[in-house]
Amino acid sequence: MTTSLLTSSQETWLWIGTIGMALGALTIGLIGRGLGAQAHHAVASFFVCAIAACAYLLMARGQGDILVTQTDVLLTPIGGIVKSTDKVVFVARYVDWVVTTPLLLIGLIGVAIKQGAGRALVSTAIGADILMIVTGLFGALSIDETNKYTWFIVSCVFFLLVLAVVWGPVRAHAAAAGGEAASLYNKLLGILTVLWFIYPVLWLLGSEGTGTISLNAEVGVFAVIDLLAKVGFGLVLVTGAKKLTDGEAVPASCS
Ligand code: RET
Repeated sequence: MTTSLLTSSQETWLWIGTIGMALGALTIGLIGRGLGAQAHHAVASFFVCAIAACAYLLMARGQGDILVTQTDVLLTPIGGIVKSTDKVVFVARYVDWVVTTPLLLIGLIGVAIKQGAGRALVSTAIGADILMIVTGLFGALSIDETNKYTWFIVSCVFFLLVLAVVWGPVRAHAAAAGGEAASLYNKLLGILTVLWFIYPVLWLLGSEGTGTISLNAEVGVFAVIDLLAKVGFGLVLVTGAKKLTDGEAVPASCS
């Protein structure tokens, strides 16, 4: 027999996430059929939403969260006192993010850079992004405050590196490309920056950090932000990509 750790409010939000992500994947897939040479944007955005739909389904079914327990034995003159602290961690979120955030960055950076030396920036952004999510998970799994905030700070450093890459050299590539590519890139960059900043704030306020807001509120806000960051971002990308001219050189061996 399994016992769910979820409240009914959390379950409702997780189902909203599941259905929203699945509908988002379908819509993006349909729009992507008319994208021609830009179809790779729709493929990446489709899988971002499909992966998230699976992660939300896992969480809605009560399989995506674990209970982390820390047991301390305090020695006192009258004997040992056992103190146990526990918290729920939605591990499925981090599994989702570690795969989908690189895909989102590929989508964003792919608007600015098609080929050449600039592609090293894709690897830099993705490497930093993966470390941001993995170290964020280490923090979420930590109960000890020093460990928790050390990992939080490490994760924020990698977050700032991701932002430095997309606001600095990649933005310069987009500006050099000019036209539709530059304006689409700046629009997506603005959306991504505003939405991505909400994640560490929510983490700090939620159960992973200070516990200032309830777990019900945290699950609800994460569902809404996740939908905007994946379905919303994906829709802006695929509708914008329709207007992009194809600047990609097709190698002679493939043509
Ligand atoms: C964590 C841990 C605390 C520090 C930082 C974090 C950043 C997370 C981000 C997540 C973005 C997720 C997206 C998901 C879906 O589309 C891991 C919360 C900096 C930026 C965009």
